[in-house]
Amino acid sequence: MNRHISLIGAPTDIGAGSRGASMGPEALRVAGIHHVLQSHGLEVRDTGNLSGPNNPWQPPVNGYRHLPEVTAWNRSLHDAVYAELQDGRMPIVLGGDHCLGIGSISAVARHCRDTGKKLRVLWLDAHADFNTNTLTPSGNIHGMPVACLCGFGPQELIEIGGHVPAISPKWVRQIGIRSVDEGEKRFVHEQNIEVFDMRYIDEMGMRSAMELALALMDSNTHLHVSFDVDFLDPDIAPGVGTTVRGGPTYREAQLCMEMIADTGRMGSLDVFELNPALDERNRTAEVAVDLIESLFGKSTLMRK
Ligand code: HAR
Ligand code: MN
Ligand code: MN
Ligand code: MN
Repeated sequence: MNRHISLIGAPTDIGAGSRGASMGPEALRVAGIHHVLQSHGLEVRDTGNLSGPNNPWQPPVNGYRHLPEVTAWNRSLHDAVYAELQDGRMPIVLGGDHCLGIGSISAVARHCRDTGKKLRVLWLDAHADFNTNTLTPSGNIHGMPVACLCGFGPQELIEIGGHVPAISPKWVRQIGIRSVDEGEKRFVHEQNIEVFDMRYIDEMGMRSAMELALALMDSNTHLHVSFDVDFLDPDIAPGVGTTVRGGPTYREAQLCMEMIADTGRMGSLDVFELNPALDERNRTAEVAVDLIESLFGKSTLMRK
């Protein structure tokens, strides 16, 4: 695994339905992300925060809320992530709401095209984020990034990485899903996205879900992890804008992260949707940092 890490702050809530994810990057820093990664022998560079337009808090236009501003933030994030990858470093994006997955993953996909790597995208989320402007109940673009990456979205968002579509639905594995809108559900099936929803995890366990989600990768696969903090059960992670009960417990989430670490293939990471305005004494940021530590191989004495 790449031991050279670049933290990239993307402080915006431009695609969300509630304000506050813009404070996510600083909350993750306060929870000690830099130091925790360093303590595992990683070389960490904090590149600071990107800047972009303020949140004008306007209603949707043509099914999209804040499309010009969402586009500006994602272009800037794409450029930052792509630059770090070109520099041979592993980007960790500190969000910010999940609309930023468009810029982050389109940059990773571009890097994989450049270097002849296969891409696997693990989408850890309560939501499928596969809405379009006609399917969305809200117009909030944080409900649309997977669809945009697969080529279903407005031109300015689908073309950010220079290739449309940025990714194929076949490269995506979704874990922890438990809130999907009606039209969105049909579209997820139509596009054959591989989903390990909470029903699957209840019946088969996190271990089985992760074994399948991580299967068929080889030494030429770049694994991107897009971690929406609302993936976690609200009992352990109340600081998000869209809590959905019935998510993974602390132990299930740890196992998920440890199994990702065991592959040694993670090449980039997003941490999105943390909302400090809704948190309690930064505890959701702390649990997120704890889980990120496990992604980099924090392990019990049982192993190694
Ligand atoms: N599906 C709903 C919508 O599109 C809610 C989406 C909420 N999305 C996130 N990111 N919080 O996963 O409006
Ligand atoms: Mn999401
Ligand atoms: Mn979500
Ligand atoms: Mn790479």
